Amino acid sequence: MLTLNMRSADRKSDYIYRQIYRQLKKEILLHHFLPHEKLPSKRDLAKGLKVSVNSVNSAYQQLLAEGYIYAKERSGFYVEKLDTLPVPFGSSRALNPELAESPDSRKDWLSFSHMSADRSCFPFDSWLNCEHKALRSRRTELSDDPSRFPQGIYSVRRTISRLLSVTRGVKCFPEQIVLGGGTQVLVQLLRQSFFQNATFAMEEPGYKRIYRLLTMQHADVRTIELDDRGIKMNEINRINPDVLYITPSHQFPTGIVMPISRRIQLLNWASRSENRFIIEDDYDSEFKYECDTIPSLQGLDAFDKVIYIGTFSKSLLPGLRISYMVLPQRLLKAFREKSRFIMQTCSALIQLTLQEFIDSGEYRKHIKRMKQIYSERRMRLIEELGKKFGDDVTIYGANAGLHFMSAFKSGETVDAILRRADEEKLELYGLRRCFLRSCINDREPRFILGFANLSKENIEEGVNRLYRAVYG
Ligand code: 76U
Repeated sequence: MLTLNMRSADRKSDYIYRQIYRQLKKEILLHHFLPHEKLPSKRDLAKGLKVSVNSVNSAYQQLLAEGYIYAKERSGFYVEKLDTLPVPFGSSRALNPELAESPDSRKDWLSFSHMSADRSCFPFDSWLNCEHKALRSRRTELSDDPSRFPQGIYSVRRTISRLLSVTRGVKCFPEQIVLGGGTQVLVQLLRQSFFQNATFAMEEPGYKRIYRLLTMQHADVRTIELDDRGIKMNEINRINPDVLYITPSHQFPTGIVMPISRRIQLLNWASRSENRFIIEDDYDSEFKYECDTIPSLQGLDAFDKVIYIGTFSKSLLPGLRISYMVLPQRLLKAFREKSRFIMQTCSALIQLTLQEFIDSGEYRKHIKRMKQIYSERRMRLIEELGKKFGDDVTIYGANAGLHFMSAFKSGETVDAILRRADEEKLELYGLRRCFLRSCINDREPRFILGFANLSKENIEEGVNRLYRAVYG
């Protein structure tokens, strides 16, 4: 007679049928039953275990559903023939220590990261109000199957198209907008929809996450160096790519703002062949200092050749994961056909909250306030760097965005400086992370200095730590 080891603690904490099911499953997996052995009848087992027939029945039904046993009509339940698992059943699985993630605790650290926006100034209460409003009044869209709006919710795209027209001079209809959970997602969509066999060209140094994304999929990606106006025109003509990926408003990472002369050259270049396109990554254009914002390249494009990509990662928060692209009308039909099976990657709740945030005027208010805050921090950081480093620091690309480039006169290597920055509890990134090709020489100590995470009060201390890192 089968005896099951039912501990009294378990009896209280779990359903009786689950305990019977678990015990039987274990016995079967340990091959304590022969293949095709008959199990005791429900009545007998219930009697033996002093439990109800119902409990045994439920356990048998679960084992049946999972395929451990099979039923023969008017005969009973039998054990299925199972192969032996290579690892003994029940052996515990420990996490390989190399794979362990440690909760990120960077207490007392100061950060020059260029990868985030300031969270201490984010209007969380207004955002929450907008989310409440979306939850109350947009229940249809929230419960809709997202395959109904693969490009994103229409009204959200209408709001974004109006915003882009006012703030960036982007000319588009909501129909041309495609939302997505990040810039990489959108570039991936472009690649698979239109550019499977295209030759890409990117700025060197540039946005490596896109370079890696494309090269990982064996795309042909060339790199083109910069002159003082941005990506070099003669190299574009020499390489003759199909798709140019550029950041004209504030070149990433060097900060060059592309002048109108180069913009016109690029648009003319694109117009000369049917297959040429420009991807304009306008990632941090909301923030421009000492003059007004510079309108997008897309707004100048009379040839329908620019694919405009933008993000709310800098203007709101990167964790929201909401980015968008504006497709030229000439690509829209093909995009819809090719991406019919795609599901929207941006959560409907985030989309609707964002719409409410923009429509209610909160977004405009937030940007206005952040412009002021970032502008003050940027000034303060430039001043502190000047005070501390004097002529030994050169700053460039500081006219826009939330970071600028810095180069230091120092006999130290980049590796040594980064190591000491770590010891100083200073988050610091070298220009090297933006070298698309690994062969580029990185001996001069150049760093990206982001100021979105450094409060005004911490700037002096941040620069002191940087000084100790640079000179030891
Ligand atoms: C984004 C560039 C050039 C887009 C960027 C960033 O996915 O919409 C940079 C690094 O949030 P997403 O991407 C926005 N285009 O620099 C933002 N910066 C990157 C993400 F933090 C990091 O890896 O150095």
